[in-house]
Amino acid sequence: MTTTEEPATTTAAVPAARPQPREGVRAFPPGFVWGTATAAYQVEGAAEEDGRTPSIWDTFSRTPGKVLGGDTGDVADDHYHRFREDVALMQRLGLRAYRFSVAWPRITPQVSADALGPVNPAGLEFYSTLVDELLAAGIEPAVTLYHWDLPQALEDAGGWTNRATAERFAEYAGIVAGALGDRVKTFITLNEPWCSAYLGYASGVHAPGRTDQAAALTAVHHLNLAHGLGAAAVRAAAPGARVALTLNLAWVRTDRGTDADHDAVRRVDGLQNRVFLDPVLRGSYPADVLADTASVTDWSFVREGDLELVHQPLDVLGVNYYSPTVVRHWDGAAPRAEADGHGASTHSPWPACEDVEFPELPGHKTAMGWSVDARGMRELLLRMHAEHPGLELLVTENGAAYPDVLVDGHVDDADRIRYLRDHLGAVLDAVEAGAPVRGYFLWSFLDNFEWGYGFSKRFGIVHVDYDTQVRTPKDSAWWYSGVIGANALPTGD
Ligand code: IFM
Repeated sequence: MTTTEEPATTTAAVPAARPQPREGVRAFPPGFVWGTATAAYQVEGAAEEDGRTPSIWDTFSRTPGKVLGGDTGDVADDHYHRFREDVALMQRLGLRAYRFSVAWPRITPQVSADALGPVNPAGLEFYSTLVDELLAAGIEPAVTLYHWDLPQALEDAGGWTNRATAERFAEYAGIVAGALGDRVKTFITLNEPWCSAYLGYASGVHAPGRTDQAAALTAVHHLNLAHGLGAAAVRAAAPGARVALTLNLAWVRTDRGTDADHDAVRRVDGLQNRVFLDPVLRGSYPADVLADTASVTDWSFVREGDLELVHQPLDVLGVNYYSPTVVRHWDGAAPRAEADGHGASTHSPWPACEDVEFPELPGHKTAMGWSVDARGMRELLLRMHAEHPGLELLVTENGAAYPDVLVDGHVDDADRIRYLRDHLGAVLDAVEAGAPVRGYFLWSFLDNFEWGYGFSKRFGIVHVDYDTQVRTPKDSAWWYSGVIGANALPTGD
């Protein structure tokens, strides 16, 4: 097929000897899954090839002023054409798993709110070939079905505020699972529905760029519904597959101790964590969240029977963690602090939280301005284990952006190595305390399109030169490779 023509190799020469963990190691359990992650719009490029139609991120990024530097995902890492080279590099690094997402607009490019439309064979073929390439390299694929690139035609009909989007999503999920389920063992329905709902529909810093809190809460429910309907569709199409959902859970706390501060913690925890966890894992919405948001919506979009549809068995909970969330009650006396790390907007992503502020924390921050505190990783994993005993956990994202510089074919990213070492240590703490954490996917394999920040933020363990598409493994890539090879974390340095 036309999509897989091999471009010239652009992987930089790599050192033969990989740094190995030194004396003093902490072992991970046997069979621990070691991977990296990417998402379609962030890496693929080929925005108009082989029948793909625009997603909300194509529209958003092509709208002046929405993405830093006017960057778009039109070319990105050109992973669509270079995936063979990328898989070969993963293999050289010893990676055991790769989490990627499927671009819905490649699979059913003519979708509308009323009908899924015909399946595009070239779209399915691309992912099928990628899966084969991974398996041939001994790398286990984990497929995310929705990582934010909603077909624009669905947004034109209301996007996630329209219940039909959830219904079409389930049909699409069944198509993908049917095509790949003979080889793919893990399907993740949604990635971080928090971002889709609140950043897309309340603060507007993500596509589709709407600023309507009631719309955001409607989107929350329809995303939950999409997960439930999608989970059932995946099971019907690929009976042996494991169904997962990935949430960007927050470790929410306050650095002050008043009752109002603790109430702010409860409310933000409700909007970020429990409004997704409870319907999916318990079959109900948290009563306090419904009450907190009553001034915004009456939740009448939740229909009779919806919660049973949302509450499907979950094989794996994907946990994404990057940074702690600290809140305070805001009494209006001083300007409100808004260091919540979710992009600058005059509109808050947090419905009905006008009296909550997000103070800036002292200490080390990544290039995103996100505070670093690995304790949050351990706390979240332990909390999930305590509240949902027996539920398998997978860290589906963790990593950091730093201002990496390529000098003489080499990227010294000691900050990232430190970040990864600390967060992997926190994962091990949770494992040793009994949490059933089965694996870890580092975000990200490649530098890529970081949404509203364009290409200005580099999360990869592999550096990408966007002019030449040359890939250069950073020091962190070789460090991670050593950890994987040893199945253990060095403690000495
Ligand atoms: O790049 C994103 C990813 O798409 C979703 N989780 C957070 C990452 C870093 O912001």
